[in-house]
Amino acid sequence: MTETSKQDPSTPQLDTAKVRADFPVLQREVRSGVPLVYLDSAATSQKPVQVIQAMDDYYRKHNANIHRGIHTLAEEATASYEGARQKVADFIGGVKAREVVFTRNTTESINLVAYSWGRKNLKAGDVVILTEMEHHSNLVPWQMLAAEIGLQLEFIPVTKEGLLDLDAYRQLLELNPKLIAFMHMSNVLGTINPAKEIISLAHAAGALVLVDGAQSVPHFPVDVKDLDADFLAFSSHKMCGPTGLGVLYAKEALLEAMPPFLGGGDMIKRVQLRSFAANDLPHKFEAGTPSIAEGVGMGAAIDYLNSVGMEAVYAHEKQIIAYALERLEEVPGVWVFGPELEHKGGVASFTFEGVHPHDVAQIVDELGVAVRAGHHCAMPLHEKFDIPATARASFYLYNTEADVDQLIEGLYRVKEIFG
Ligand code: C6P
Repeated sequence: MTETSKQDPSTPQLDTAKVRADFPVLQREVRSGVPLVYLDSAATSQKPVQVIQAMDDYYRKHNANIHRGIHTLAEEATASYEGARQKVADFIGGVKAREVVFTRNTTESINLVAYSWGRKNLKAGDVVILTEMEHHSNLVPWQMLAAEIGLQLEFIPVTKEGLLDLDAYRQLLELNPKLIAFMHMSNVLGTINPAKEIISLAHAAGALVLVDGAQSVPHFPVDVKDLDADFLAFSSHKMCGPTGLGVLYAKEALLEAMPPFLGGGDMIKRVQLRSFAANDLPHKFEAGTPSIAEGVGMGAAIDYLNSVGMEAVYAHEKQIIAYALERLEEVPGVWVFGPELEHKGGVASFTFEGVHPHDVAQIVDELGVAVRAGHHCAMPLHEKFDIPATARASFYLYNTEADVDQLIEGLYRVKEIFG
């Protein structure tokens, strides 16, 4: 045990062995005699048996389309799907279920805001502030809108320590922006941005705020009411739930005033040959048959995370990242990006002097260690640091210090091979 592994008795504890036993994939070997060490949860998390079983049970016993039929199966499926929506609403701080729109993923949630709210409320010359650390999902939709209507996009700079430059942000606010859209936690640097401060400054300047919660909602408690965010986007697949389901939370008054995004079944109240009346919230934004089994799975994922406790998840990840940073520092030639531990969640992106990150990922994979290598859908951020790519280890509730040790062993193997 190292210094960082020592537990503060007041910190909520997580029973890692019990958690790991819930994730079937963690029991597998990548190849004979080589157990999987999964360090790619920022890309997508693994799924506990509780989620897999809930979806299996849904298909075996309750499968039907929702909001349409009055037969028993249709009512059961509708109740499960809408029950999942209520669980999401409770999970992010007790918002109204009608403020929770199901989408396909974070990307679609942000596109929904750009397309619907953006086209209605923004005009040529309006300022939208993003940050230099954004994922492409929170850059490209605004670039597309800017190209269409002539927005002025501005960017909060990232300091060399990997933090947002809040003084520069305060200056940008003098441009009277209409919207600030920023990531709560960086998928590359691991930086946890001071969301509450960013939001209150934006509101004081008369701007609305969209928070990309793809990497925050799965990893620590996020209370959207306390943050006072106007929009919050996140994905089920990064929080122990299935792929194919995302969430857009937005304040009720905003959603009421926004036009529908996609047209079709379920998003209407009445249709005539030449006109339609949109449905009530949140269905107004959910055209066509949704991802029903995935909704059920996400409900089960939230039950699972609640049973572990989000405070415990966060404390555990903090312990693992502290240990990882300490051990990565030992390896000659390894350079970790991002801020100090105090500002960091469970993500460590690094370069290895003289070795391409793809080679790093391939060599550690031989030892069963799954890390991601590339630009992680944050090309401008990599350009800012003047590197084409990084290798990235990202942690979740099921990771252990032994997983970190295996990564470090892999990195020494890289050193052996590349000299
Ligand atoms: N980042 C990663 O490996 P989707 O793909 O829509 O579920 O999530 C997009 C997204 C948006 N914002 C942030 C901060 C993200 O990290 C991601 C997804 C993955 O880093 C896949 S590129």
